[in-house]
Amino acid sequence: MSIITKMIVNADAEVRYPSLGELDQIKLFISSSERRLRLVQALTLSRDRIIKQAGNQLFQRRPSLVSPGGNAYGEEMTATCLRDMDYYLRLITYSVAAGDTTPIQEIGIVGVSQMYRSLGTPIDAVAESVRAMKNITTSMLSAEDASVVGTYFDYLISALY
Ligand SMILES: CCC1=C(C)/C(=C/C2=NC(=C\c3[nH]c(/C=C4\NC(=O)[C@H](C)[C@H]4CC)c(C)c3CCC(=O)O)/C(CCC(=O)O)=C2C)NC1=O
Repeated sequence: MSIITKMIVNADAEVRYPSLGELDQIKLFISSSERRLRLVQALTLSRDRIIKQAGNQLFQRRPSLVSPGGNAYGEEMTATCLRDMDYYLRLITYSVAAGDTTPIQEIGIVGVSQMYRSLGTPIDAVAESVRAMKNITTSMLSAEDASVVGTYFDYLISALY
């Protein structure tokens, strides 16, 4: 839900007009929109490179994942693993656009640790793949941009556990 929709829902539930605090939040959201949209575009343009490099780093650090018996062993499973990384990067771009963590939380977190457990996918390795994507992404950005985007990666990493 966008910040404006959320404000309307909250205010209407209490049958009141928007508060000054809510208007301040919206002002902040609007003043950061140029940066957020620029970052969404940067992540979208670099997604293939980010995922490929982060995948290589993950499999170099944890060769057992792609060895016989590993959860990402075999062409198809490796591709599914990289697809999950692409899913997470996509959810991060949604959150950067929305300026809050709701898309990551609602689409990517609910029920996910149980799902990975039942698939035998090591969740700490999933978190490590997200950390690798974070490092590659933030190294392409200015310090201020990196800190905005980094917030969403950090949220996802801690929510996965
Ligand atoms: C957008 C929200 C969303 C998420 C997050 C999602 C994840 C997701 N990952 C899955 C599988 C999987 N996920 C992985 C991922 C990995 N294995 C590893 O060893 C690595 C640590 C890791 C990559 C970093 C693998 C290998 C499978 C296939 C497992 C199997 O079929 O046994 C599956 C099971 C169904 C399928 O194969 O598609 C789902 C639902 N689906 C969604 O719709």
